[in-house]
Amino acid sequence: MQEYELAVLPGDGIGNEVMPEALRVLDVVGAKYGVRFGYRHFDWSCETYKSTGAMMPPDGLARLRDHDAILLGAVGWPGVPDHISLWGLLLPIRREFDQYVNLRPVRLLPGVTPPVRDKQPGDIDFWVVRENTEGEYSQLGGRQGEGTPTEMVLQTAAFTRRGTDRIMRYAFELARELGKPHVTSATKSNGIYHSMPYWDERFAAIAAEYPEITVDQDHIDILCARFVMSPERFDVVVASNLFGDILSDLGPGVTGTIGVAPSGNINPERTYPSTFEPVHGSAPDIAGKGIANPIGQIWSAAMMLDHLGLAEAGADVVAAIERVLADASAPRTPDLGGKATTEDLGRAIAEAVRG
Ligand code: GGG
Repeated sequence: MQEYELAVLPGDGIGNEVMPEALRVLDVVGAKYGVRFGYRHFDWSCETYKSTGAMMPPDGLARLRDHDAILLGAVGWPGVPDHISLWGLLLPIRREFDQYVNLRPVRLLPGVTPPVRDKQPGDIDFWVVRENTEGEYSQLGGRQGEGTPTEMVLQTAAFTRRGTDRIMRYAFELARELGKPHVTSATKSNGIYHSMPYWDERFAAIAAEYPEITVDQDHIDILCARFVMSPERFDVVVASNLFGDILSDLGPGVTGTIGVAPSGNINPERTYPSTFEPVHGSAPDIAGKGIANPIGQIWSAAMMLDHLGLAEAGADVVAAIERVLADASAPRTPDLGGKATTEDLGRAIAEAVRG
């Protein structure tokens, strides 16, 4: 029997409510496909920060290293500044394990009503490939003259040739693998003087290696408008760390709910574990109510299965999600217009996988 050792970090808020549903589904997958998932639980969160002054112990990254994959819920909670929680847990994991691809599918699922109502499943089906280890997410910079009229803050974005080329190459390879003919680059080279012209330059150089794939370079402002007005035009969108983060919330927003959106923080070389987490955060407004949509976490687990080489099982889970959503009598959480609990929807998907 194949065995996989998974590090499970529910994190904060609704992360603790959606994670058990993903594990419920994985248990069914394990029984159905004859694989065993071992779960090692880590309760690192903003609570850890409040009691110890750190989001994880000093040897935290070393303790995660030997796992086949990491499943993460959500990070962030009121009372702990967001840059402290993110830079204390999620971002060190992405960097330590060179998870330089943040892969975020954007798909209109059956039975979900999008805000732009004339869209049907199939109209919105593309991938955001977000650079995940550099760019605008940086600790480079500083403050001077604090509290004085000349107070100044500098924040430097860093784009390396290695980092830029490898994310673009990944986007083109993904388009090729999926048989998708088009790659769009998110830029802002009219306003950002150094990094974005460089981004455009590298995009053109890598695109030349893939002559069969057509390309667009859209400034981030019009790209956001096109996500809303004509999402069917996109196949694969490659973006810097910050632009990719924004686009991969906007995309699911256009598909009706961010609650279903999954992501993989991927180390394509498989030298290190990859991390799979829903796009949504800890949602303090609904945390503790048991009504969070677990699909983002379950779909993230499906992406993990695919990454681990269990593609059939991953596709099985996504198909189960789609069947449950298409069934008008199945449980639906409030973000989907229903009154069901997180557990109701998780159980329905687990049963659909069991078949
Ligand atoms: N489950 C994802 C999560 O908790 N995200 C918190 C967040 O703000 N992430 C920002 C990012 O992905 O860069």
